[in-house]
Amino acid sequence: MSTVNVIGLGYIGLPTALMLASHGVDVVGTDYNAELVATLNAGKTTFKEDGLDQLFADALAGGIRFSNEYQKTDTYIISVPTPYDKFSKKVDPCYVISAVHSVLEVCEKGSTVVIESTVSPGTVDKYVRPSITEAGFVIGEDINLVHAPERIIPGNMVYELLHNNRTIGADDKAVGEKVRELYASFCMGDIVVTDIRTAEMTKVVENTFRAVNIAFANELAKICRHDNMDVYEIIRICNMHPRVNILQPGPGVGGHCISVDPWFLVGDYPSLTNVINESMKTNDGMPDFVLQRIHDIMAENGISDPARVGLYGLTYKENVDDCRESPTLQLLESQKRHLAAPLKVYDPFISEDLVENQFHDLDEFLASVDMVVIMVGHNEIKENMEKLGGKVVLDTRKVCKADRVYYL
Ligand code: SAJ
Repeated sequence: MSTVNVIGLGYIGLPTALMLASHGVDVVGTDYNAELVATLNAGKTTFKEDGLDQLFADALAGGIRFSNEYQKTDTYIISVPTPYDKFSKKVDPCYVISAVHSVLEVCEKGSTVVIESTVSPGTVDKYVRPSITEAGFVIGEDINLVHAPERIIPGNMVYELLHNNRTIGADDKAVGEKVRELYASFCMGDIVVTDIRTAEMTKVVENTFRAVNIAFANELAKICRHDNMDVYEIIRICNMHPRVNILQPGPGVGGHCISVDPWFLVGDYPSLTNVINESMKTNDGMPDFVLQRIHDIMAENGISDPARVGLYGLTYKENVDDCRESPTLQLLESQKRHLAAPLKVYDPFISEDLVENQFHDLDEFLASVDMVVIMVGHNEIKENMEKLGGKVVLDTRKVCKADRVYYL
């Protein structure tokens, strides 16, 4: 039986560890965060995701353990965060490198290190390989190196872990095949084995493609707003063409993937990335576009007090509890610079107080405002449309069917 140490038990590492353990692999999950490990050891998951609790139960039955310590195993899967520098737009591989070093301290000769964390193309060559060599290890002899970027979408992670196709990048085809077999213990999709540089690039290109497509939809929304056309109807009809597939406009692009990864290419190839650079700027400008819409709609409806306006949704997208790079947080930052009083905010997925004027009950939130801006289309609001009756509504996600609805 293969033994695997999954390092980093966040949004990607945890479901991956659970999936392997529930499919017959001997897994230890490791994280430096003692509180997180204690929570998992107490039998509780650390975030919400469809199917995660059942998967957790299956993994416990399969013998998964959680620890702060790195373990001696055949394979190490590293899924630690890769922060990026907002100014240089470059990825900071410090956590990946530090995890690799910790692996080197415990592993046996011939172990395989799989990097799942998203890195900018070239990171393995520029930073990871030299750091291993400098530590006195020979790659391919003492340790095998693989890059297997994750591709699952928050909100549908468990399903996508099972069904998505995967990419494995390895120096050595035989090592790649061994890692392919490991993932094939649960993954029903096609698993392509290629080289590391190609695997790094494909991951970032996939997210960049989506970012550019969304930017195109956002630009269409602005054009349509300018001349009072229905962008949703136009996209719907265009998408009936067999070779057109435009995504949906929105209040901005959040999360730690689509709003970040394309910048890696801009950071590394500034003179070659006009389309990507402009697309990212378009997406980043959407919270300000929404703020302008709020001003205009307030004026049109005689609402002068911003405190009577509420933002529904704080997370970066629907039905997840993740607020990283959230358009609502970006809008609030911008709004601080523009309006006198803060807007009200509510999100059913966020129980802690993250921002000023935050509500934790839908009815109380709605009772305190005359205008609601739907920033996130959580199922909760779709199921409570009737509660928006009598309010002025700006729906940036096209989920609403109330009486007086404005769109982007
Ligand atoms: N969004 C729009 N319009 C759309 C679709 C999305 O405005 O039509 C917005 C969302 O509201 C959100 C942002 O874009 O703010 C990103 O959300 P998302 O659902 O497009 O993607 P993520 O960031 O949750 O997950 C992406 C996925 N990548 C692709 O689909 C190519 C996922 O498969 C990756 O594994 C993930 O990034 C990652 O970890 O890299």
